[in-house]
Amino acid sequence: MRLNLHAIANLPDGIELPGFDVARLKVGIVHLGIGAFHRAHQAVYTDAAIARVGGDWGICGVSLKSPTVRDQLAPQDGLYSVRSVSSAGDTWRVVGSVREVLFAQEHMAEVIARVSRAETKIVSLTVTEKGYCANVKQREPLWDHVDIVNDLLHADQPVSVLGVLAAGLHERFRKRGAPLTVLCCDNLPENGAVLEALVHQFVTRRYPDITLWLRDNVRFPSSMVDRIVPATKPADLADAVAALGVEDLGAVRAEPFSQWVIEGAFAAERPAWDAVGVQFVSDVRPFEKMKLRLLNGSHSLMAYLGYLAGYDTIAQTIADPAFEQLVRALMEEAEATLEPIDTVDFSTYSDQLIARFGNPANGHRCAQVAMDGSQKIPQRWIAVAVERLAKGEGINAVALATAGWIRYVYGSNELDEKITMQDPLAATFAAMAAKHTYDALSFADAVLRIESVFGALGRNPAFAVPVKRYVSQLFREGAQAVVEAFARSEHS
Ligand code: CS2
Repeated sequence: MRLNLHAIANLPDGIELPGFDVARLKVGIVHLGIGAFHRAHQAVYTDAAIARVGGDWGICGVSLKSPTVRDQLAPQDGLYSVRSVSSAGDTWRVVGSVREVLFAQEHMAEVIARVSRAETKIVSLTVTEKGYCANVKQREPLWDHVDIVNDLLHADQPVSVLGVLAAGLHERFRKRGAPLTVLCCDNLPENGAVLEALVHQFVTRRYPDITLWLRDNVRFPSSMVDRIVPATKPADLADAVAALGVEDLGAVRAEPFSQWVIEGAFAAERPAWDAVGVQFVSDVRPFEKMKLRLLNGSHSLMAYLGYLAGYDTIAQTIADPAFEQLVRALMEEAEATLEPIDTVDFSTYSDQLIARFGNPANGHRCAQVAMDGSQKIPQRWIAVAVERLAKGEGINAVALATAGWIRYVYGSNELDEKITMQDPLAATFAAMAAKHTYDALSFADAVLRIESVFGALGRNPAFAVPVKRYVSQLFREGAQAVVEAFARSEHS
């Protein structure tokens, strides 16, 4: 028996259920990229807002790359459970806000139609950093990316996020052209402004007739999203059966903490997210920077160095006192680059992060966070190093983190076993490693010259010299020893 609209009537006590009539809810939001994060974050806030204030804010979730989530949720009437885990115990809730799931490659016409309907007021996105096929810093689409090339040629069968979005916007314009909010929820600084620039450029090339309408009718607020959501494991599905009494193939588990901060105007109505804990602010940038540099920056550091040291999860890594000390050193370097926020004390925030990382029930794997590093580290570490060096400040912890990443993308662990590299630049790293086998320093030099990651910083000796020193130490002594030495030197 699967979780579905019939089954929710008979779930065991203690499981929180949707506080509204799920079957009657209509779709008002299209979400591109319905992975575990969206299901444990925006969909939960939306579910709570509908329960509190009402409104037809059902979500049509779209998967762009794989039919998996559609196959998990469609037989369940869109229902799934979110298990919030901590050492204080678990809580379970069934979320009812997702009303429909489409796999874009099989149902492109429906996806475009959903985006174009006047009843759709919001298109939100969590497609990961690489999903935008863009040079984020320059705010420019990668015009020679195979997906973008395809979408400029075959606009009715788009495969990229920009192509799908643009096709939907074009159709919306051709219908009534009702105003729309496009809400980016990925871990990128100024994510709304970045997406707006990308969409405008793509549309100018592909659908120049809608550029004026786009400018006047479509809004792109920026937002900071936060909740640690590990990928669902088979054991989680077994736990879901035990807790719910029915099978839930869409189950997600997450930490209890959740935060969403949004800046900017919406083009039309939105759910009453403000009634359920979402913060609306006039400037989200300080929040984004804080989160990217303190949380995500620490995460990436632990992902590479923790993995190399033989740890499986983030929680195991932070439990090692030497790693905690290194993470705190990185946070200190990052904190000095942040703009103050009235309502936040950075040292409390950092302590809270250490506790969140350490949540033993979380099971967040280093290998998961390690994915797509070439897309993540520019905004997590490199920006910090650039700003600090410009002020003559030290960058020791960022340098060691960067060295850990370089050692990782060499492609083998410390037992000389191959690492399965998941990164758009995986082939580049492999070619570099083949060319510079067993020559740590020239390998590091080659990686530091990757412009899209380091910009000019890779050629700055104030950065490259300490990074290369750490890279050779990591190859010689291993991550555990280097991190312990770092921690000792911090003490003295
Ligand atoms: C992580 C994030 O995988 C990663 O790169 O750093 O997914 C992180 O868990 C979330 O941003 C937390 O809000």
